[in-house]
Amino acid sequence: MAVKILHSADWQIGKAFADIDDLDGDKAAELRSQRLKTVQRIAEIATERSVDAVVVAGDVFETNGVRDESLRRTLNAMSGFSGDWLLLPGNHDAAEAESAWTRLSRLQPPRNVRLLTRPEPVLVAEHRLAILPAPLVRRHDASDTTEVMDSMQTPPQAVRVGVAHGSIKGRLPERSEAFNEIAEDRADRARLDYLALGDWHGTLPIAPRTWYAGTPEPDRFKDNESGNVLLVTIAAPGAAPVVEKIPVGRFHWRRMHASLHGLSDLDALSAQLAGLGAPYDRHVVQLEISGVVDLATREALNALLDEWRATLHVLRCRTDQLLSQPSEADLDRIASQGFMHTALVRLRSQASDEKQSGEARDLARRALEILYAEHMRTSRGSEARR
Ligand SMILES: [Mn+2]
Repeated sequence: MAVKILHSADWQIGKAFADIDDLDGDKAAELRSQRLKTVQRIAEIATERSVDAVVVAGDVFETNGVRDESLRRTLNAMSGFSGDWLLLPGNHDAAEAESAWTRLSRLQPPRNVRLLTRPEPVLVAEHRLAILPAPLVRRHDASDTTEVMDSMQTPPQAVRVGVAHGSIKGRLPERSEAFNEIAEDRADRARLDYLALGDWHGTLPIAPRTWYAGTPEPDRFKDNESGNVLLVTIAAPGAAPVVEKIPVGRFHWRRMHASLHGLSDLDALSAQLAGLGAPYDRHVVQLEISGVVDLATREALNALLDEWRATLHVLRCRTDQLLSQPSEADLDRIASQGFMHTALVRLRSQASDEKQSGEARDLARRALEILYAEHMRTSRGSEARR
């Protein structure tokens, strides 16, 4: 009978989302609670697909100091699948002398929740499946903790599945740390049918028998294919694993860029945001805007961004590379003559005067934007009253 497992990793329960909390606490709270809802969804899938076990390859918790309530909520979220859950410590929740794991075991979790805190094989599914864990016992380990798998003895009829957390040298982009390295050929060396990895947050095959599941609920602005769990089916010991990617994540995190030089570029920006696709409240977007625009465009941009801020789950904007350059028409719209016009012209020349400090130029630009916005607001108000 084939062995079926769900492979997940990097739940990072308790992650704070501090950057988003600074902008909007409610939105950050939703991101936090979604991580538990996604665990519930994993439990549902495990039941629907009748898997033998769910294997979570490390960083189940954001830190070893995660609150007891979060530990309990995690167990509750897992309760929808009554088969075996095998949870491995990672670098965020290393199996130190006192850890999330020692506290979790004091809470007396149900018997089907197995904590892989020791590098010893665990037999499940009526001994058809042997789990070979390589738990991290400290945040950074200079040695390859998966080496122990090579000499682990398991019954001949059991499928061998290794579980580890760390980086495969030279296979992950943007990775410079020399800690928690895992040999690329560990599955061959340890005669594993499958090696379930965690740490890299995207779904990534390293070799036919070695995969990163990635985090099931995306949690950062990196386009790295997160938001999945892997359903791994192994017909018999030695058979090639069949890996099916199942999307489970709710939120999509995107980093976008727009370059603006006039009103017509706003249409392109609108189209770009609309292209994220409905439902829009599932998107968390970091938008960087650069370019040079007049005040009329700047004001229209602010209105556009306000609209999208209320449409997307989160819209974070960076506009420090966007310069406002007031045009003649902008100034005339506020005041075409008299003292006010003189003041505007002086502010504009200060805004572009290279002899001024950067701070003074920014201040003059900002003052012009505020005057423009205020003028448009009051003139619209008087129109409405007419
Ligand atoms: Mn990690």
